[in-house]
Amino acid sequence: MPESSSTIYALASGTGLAGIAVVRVSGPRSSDVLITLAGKLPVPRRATFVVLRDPASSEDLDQGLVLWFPAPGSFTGEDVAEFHIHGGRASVSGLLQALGKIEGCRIAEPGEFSRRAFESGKLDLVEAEALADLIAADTAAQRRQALRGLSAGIGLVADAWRADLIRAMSFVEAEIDFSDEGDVGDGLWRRAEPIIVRLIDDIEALLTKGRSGERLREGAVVVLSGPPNVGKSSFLNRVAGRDVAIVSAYAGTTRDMLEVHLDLGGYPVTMIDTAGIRETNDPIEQEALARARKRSENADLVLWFSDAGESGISPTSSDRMWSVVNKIDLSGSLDSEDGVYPVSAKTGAGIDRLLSDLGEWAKTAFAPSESALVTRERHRLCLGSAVDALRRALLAKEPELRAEELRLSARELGRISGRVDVEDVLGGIFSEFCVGK
Ligand SMILES: Nc1nc2c(ncn2[C@@H]2O[C@H](COP(=O)(O)OP(=O)(O)OP(=O)(O)O)[C@@H](O)[C@H]2O)c(=O)[nH]1
Ligand SMILES: [Mg+2]
Repeated sequence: MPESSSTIYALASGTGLAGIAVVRVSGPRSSDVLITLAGKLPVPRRATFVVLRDPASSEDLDQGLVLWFPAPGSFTGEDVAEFHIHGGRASVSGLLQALGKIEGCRIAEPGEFSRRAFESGKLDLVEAEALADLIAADTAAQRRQALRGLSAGIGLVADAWRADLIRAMSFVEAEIDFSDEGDVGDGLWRRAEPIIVRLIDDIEALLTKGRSGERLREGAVVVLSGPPNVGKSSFLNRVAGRDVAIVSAYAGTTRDMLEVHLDLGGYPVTMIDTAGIRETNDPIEQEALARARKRSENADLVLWFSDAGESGISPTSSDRMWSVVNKIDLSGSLDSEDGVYPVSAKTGAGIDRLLSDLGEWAKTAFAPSESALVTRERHRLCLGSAVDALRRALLAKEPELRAEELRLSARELGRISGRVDVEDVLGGIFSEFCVGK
């Protein structure tokens, strides 16, 4: 665990040339940092124009705006200073080097600002996860989901359930105390039981909504599959609008799987090109085929390609497999035969219709995610363990056993927002962040 008495700093805006770069400092030495570099402590929360000077050489580093957020009114809950300087590489590295020379300051680890915000109670764990998701969001639907996590996510719901559970626990604990007086004890369990039954129903209702929340984070997976040389890689290049995959007249060109990330109407779709399927003795091609097969099995949708010029019947589309007939430019038009998509990767014919149907498909696939609260496997596991313990509590005969199961369940619910006992998951969550967040 990083010691929190140190003062950390990092570039909070992206790397690379930019008009403005933001460098953030958090920790007890933040005010000294401002005084050392800017010559004064500005009025809290008011952008102030200053000239920044390197304390070692007294040389001007840059001019820009500084902001001062005294604790606890800051993102991390600690004293925070922000420097908005010019975004050139030399300006940024000059400031970072000057900060490194100030005693008690060190460069931040990935996610350390957010971790400090969590430790000072500014963010719960679900909010921290949502923040990481928001920074990583590529599409509008991902952004909406992350913003939901930041305001009324699963953390709040789980905390409310935990409060109900603690009420039920108090009845069970009292039952233990009154165990000598049979009637009173029974009455207490009768008050606890309905609370537990309702909690089981509520948690299960959430869990059965499926994995659409998690899928939205990761994107739906569409795999391009079919025999060699039918134009799968050509199709991928056409959809990506650039030459991602190697295309050639030789069958068996594609070996490594290549993917492109598409934004279809706001929904994230990963499209993967795979090796053409055929009998082969080439060990490398065999490995490529094994990987392709595995990817198809786990795909949300497979686009099965065939060649319009080849004889043989193209399969009819089904729920998880759509049949695409490519190279219609060679064989005259193949009018929208039922259940297949006639396209030409060469001319682009038919591709708009296919993409628009894919967009509709993504919209339907992700529709439940609009209300999904479970956005990570971690949430699902905690809720699953919590509900299991509740079920065991209902079956238990002894009040002591019931109490123990309820405690377990409350602990699992508390782990979601990070109220209890989460040291083991913290490293994993915050290491996902980039430095400076
Ligand atoms: N006329 C025509 N040729 C195409 C079309 N799409 C692909 N081709 C050609 O077909 C050949 C094979 O294309 P690829 O995209 O490499 O086929 P593939 O399915 O990825 O093949 P493998 O990677 O070997 O499985 C190349 O010569 C392409 O130029 C099309 O729509 N029309
Ligand atoms: Mg290919």
